[in-house]
Amino acid sequence: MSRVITVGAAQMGPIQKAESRSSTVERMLALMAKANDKGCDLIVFPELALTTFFPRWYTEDWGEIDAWFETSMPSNETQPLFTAAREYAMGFHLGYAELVEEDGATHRYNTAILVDKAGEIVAKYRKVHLPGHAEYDPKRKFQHLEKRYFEVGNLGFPVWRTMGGVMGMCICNDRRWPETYRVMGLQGVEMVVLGYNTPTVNSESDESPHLRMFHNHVTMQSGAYQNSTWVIGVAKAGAEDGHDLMGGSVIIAPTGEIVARCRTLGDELIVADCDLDACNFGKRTIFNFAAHRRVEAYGLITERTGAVPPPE
Ligand code: CDV
Repeated sequence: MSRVITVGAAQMGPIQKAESRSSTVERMLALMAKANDKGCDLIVFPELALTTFFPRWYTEDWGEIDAWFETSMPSNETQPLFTAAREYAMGFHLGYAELVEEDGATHRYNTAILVDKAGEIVAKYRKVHLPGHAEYDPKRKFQHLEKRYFEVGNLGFPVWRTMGGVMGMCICNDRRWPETYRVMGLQGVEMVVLGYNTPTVNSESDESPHLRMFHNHVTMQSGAYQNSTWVIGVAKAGAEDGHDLMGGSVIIAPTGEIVARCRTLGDELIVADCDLDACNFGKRTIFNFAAHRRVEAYGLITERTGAVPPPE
């Protein structure tokens, strides 16, 4: 027996600062219609899919910043995505900036949700690994202010039994950390969905675009292979107000192999039939965690954050 989820990775081209939410949602609806034509059960949108990648812009005006955040989900502008999900019986993954009042205080998170085929939110994740810096940094070629505008996600890396399998989420920089996948792997994850906004060049140093694309893929492919899970990585790509973001969105099998890859830097849909039972082989053999992991040797992973080399 096989358990196939037909997945559409919906890469999005650039969203300029001036583009409205409703115009962006129109583009997303066009991708959903295409995905429906191709029989998708699930469509995956990028990180912060509703707006430009605003953490590149420095401001001390929180009113200006809060305009990039959603205070409710669905909102008036995003409701059509939920309506389309119900109409097509197609789940979706959406990244957005979340502004929420919790425990009597205002919180801002870089968030993603999973919506099921009935158009209901069934899972929420808040980004744990926030890259960049909190204050204006004149030495950088451009700013990356996620540490200024977001708090570290407080929901951990849970998984959810939905869409006929065990689903997990992470967001952009999380994909570079083996801990991200392993925590979900230890909960039997079968498909990790994630979005990213990754500049083509490094804001702090010279690094070739080719190398940056290699790192984009090698980390997701390793996470997939080492935990025997599907990984769907979806970019926001192209030039946003002159700032280039890489594309390279991919669907990766539990073997670590890329089975579909975007070719453009625009709105582009790639589709693959993802058999969740393809996860079983790796989970039963080389990455049979119960048989082979040695937790007594892994203590430093959770005891220590930074590297401490031995004394000279
Ligand atoms: N949005 C991100 O998290 N971007 C980072 C960049 C700054 C390196 C990434 O890991 O792709």
